Amino acid sequence: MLTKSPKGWQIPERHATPEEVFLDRRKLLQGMGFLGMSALAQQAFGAIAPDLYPAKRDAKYTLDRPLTAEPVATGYNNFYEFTLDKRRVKDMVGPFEIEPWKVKVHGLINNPKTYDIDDLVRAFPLEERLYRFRCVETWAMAVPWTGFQISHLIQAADPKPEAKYIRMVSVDRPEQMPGIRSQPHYPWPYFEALEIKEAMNELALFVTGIYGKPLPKQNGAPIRLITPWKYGLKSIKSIVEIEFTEKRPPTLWNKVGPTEYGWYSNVNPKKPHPRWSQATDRLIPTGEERPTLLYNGYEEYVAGLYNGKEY
Ligand SMILES: Nc1nc2c(c(=O)[nH]1)N[C@H]1C(S)=C(S)[C@@H](COP(=O)(O)O)O[C@H]1N2
Ligand SMILES: [Mo]
Repeated sequence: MLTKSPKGWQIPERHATPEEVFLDRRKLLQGMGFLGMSALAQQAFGAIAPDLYPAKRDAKYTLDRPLTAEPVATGYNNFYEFTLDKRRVKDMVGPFEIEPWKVKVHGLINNPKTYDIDDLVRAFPLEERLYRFRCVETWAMAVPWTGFQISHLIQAADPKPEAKYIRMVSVDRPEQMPGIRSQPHYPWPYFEALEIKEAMNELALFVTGIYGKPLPKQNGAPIRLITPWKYGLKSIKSIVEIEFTEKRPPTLWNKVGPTEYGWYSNVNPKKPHPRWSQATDRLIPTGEERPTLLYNGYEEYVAGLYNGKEY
């Protein structure tokens, strides 16, 4: 991951090597078959509102590739508050407490509100959707997310006319997230943002579940963003604050590496990262290659948001 000297902005998101084959067939079988729904799985999965899962799948959102196996999507994670080692995140989240949990919704809105997560998961209709997922490092997967459209939350918040953006912030728990202390060069807590018009798009979800169950901690429990037409770094995990603003808020990766990570970070095979091509997806865990699609294949939904220059 550290290509050269570990300057803050250079560290992340390098061109991943084919290490994804780490989850070879044998380990996969051990992981899912023999351990089964054991203590391991119970520890990994959050316990918030289990009665809501599995939510009804919306058949409108179809895939062009097989679904990624659950132990792969929940065992290979970017969550730098814990560690840069994707395979170890799941082993380090044990002490991270996701209950109680509050999400503060505030800023340029008529209905500011601090939600308890137990109320938030029931406030808007949950559904399951199959989406492609593309990390800026080129690895890709296909995941059944459960969540609600951000558009519902925005409507409930009732933005004032001058509001143009939503800013989102992750939880800041150095005592439970060792990566915060071991990587002090990052401006924690993690922060991201969308234009309100992007967040209103039907594809944009706040996700609370995966594979028909509550979201595991390593995937961003209890609530994270998913915007499938953007690189994975936009999909901020473990959100505690949502603020409506007039001015464009900074985003973590754009701030630490403005030449490497655009504010929009829309998936674009024709715009190479300065250190690697973005032309190809590498599916985990097989390493199978597929051409990367503009907006990760979601052009029909989102092209109208852009004039083609946003990155
Ligand atoms: N708070 C927080 N959110 C985050 C990250 C992170 O390090 N911290 N990593 C991002 C990146 S780079 C990716 S690719 C996705 C990975 O999500 P996954 O582990 O569920 O696949 O989370 C994103 N959200
Ligand atoms: Mo990523």
